[in-house]
Amino acid sequence: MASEHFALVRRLEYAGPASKEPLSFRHYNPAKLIDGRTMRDHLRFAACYWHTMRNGLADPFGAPTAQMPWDDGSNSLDNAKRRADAFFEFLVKCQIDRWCFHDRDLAPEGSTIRESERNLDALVTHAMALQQSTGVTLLWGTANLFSHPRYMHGAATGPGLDSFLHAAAQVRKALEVTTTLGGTGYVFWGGREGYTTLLNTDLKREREQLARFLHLAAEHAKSIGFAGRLFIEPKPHEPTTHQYDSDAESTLNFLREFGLLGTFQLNIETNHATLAGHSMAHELAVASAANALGSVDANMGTPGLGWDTDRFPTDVYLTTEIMLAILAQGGLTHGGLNFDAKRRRESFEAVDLFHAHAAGMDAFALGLEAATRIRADGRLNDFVRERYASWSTDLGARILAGKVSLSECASEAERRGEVGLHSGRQEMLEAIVNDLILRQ
Ligand code: XLS
Ligand code: NI
Ligand code: NI
Repeated sequence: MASEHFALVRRLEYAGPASKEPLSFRHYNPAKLIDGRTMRDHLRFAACYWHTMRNGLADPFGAPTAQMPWDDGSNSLDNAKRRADAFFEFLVKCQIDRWCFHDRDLAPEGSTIRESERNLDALVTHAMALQQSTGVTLLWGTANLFSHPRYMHGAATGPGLDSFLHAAAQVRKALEVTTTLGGTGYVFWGGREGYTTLLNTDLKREREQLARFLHLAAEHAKSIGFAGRLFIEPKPHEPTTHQYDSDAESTLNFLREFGLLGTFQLNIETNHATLAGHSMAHELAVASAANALGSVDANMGTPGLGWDTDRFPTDVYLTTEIMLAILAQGGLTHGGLNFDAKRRRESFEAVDLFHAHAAGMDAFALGLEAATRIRADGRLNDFVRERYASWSTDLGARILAGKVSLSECASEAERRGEVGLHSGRQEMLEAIVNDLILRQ
C-alpha cells in the first residue's frame, strides 16, 4: 500500500453508545464476547468490490456522482491495482475482515478470453499480497455473467451455445482464482438466467441448460480442490422479467429437481426477498429449514419502490430478524454478512463509504444484541413450543412417524369432541420483541 487514499480517515474504533463521533462504532465492539463468541465472529462482515469500488452511483436518469480520486477512469492494470489498494485500505480502516468480488470488478476484460485471464491473474497476485499484508480474507468470488452484450439473452440459459461456452470459460477461471485466494464461498447470481418474454423462450430447455451448467461448475470446483461452499443467490426479476431462481423455495425446488440439493446452499439477499414479495425473515426461515442457509447479502430495499435499491441495512428490526435466524442455526460457517449495498447517489463523498458501512455494522451489532436478548428471555421460544405441545404427545409422534391412518385420526377426533381454541397472541409477541430490541 504505497500511499494512503483515505488519508483523512483513521481506523474506526468502538467508542460506546454515548459517543457522538460519526466515524466510530457506537455498537459494533469487535472483541465483545456474546455467548462465548466475539461480535466479530458472529457477524463475519464483508464488503463488496462492485458497489464499493466500481459503482459511480449513476441511476437510470442521472450521471455518476461518486468521488473516487484514486480512480483515473481508465481500463489500465495500474488503475485496477490502485483501486485494490484503496479497497484494502478502506477494509482495514473500517475493521471489515472479508471481501467479495466479481471477476470483472477486479480486472478489466480483455479482447480475448486469454487476455481477460491474464488481466485477472495480475490482479489476483496483487490481491494476494494485499490479503497477506492486511489479514483480510476472501468471503466469496463470482463471475459477472450479465453485463457484457454477449449475455443479453442469458448466459447458461441463452438460446445460443456461444453464451454457455463463454460463461463456462469465465466461471472456470473465477472458480480457480477464488480457490487461489482462499475464498470460503463461490456465488452464482443468475442475473440474466431468466426471460424477458415467453414468446421467444423455451423455459423447459433453459432450466435444463442452467442445471447442466451448475453440475459442470460443481464438478470443476471439486476437481481443483475448492474447499469452500457453492451458493446460489435467488432474485425474482431485474434485469429479467423472471429469473429462474426466483426465491428460496423455487431455488430449492430447482436444486431438488436436478439433483443439486446438498451441493449448493443459498445466499439470501434482503432486497431480493422483498422484490419477490416475501420478508427477509421468510426467505431465511425457508433456507434454514432446508439446511441451506449459507450466506447473506446484507442490504435492504426501499418500501414501495420496485427497484433493487441496495440500501445499507440500517433498520434494527430487520437486523434483529436476520440475527435471530442465523443464531437459531448456530451461525454461518462459510458465509457471512456481505454488504451488497451502495450509498445513495447524494452521498457521493469518499468518506460516505465509511459512514455507510459503519451504519450497517452498528445496526447489525444492535440486531445481534437484541436477538441474543430475545433468545435469553425465552418467552418467544416458550410460546412456540407450547403452541405445538400436543404434537409432543405419544399420538402426535406416532402420526408423524406414519403409524396412524387417516381413519384412526378421524375416530380419535370423534372421541375427543370439539377442541379448545387458543389465541396466536401476535400483538403480545410483537410487543415483547419491541421491549427486547429497545432494552439495551
Ligand atoms: C444483484 C446481485 C449481485 C450478486 C452478485 O442484484 O445482488 O450483486 O450479489 O452477482
Ligand atoms: Ni447480491
Ligand atoms: Ni441484489
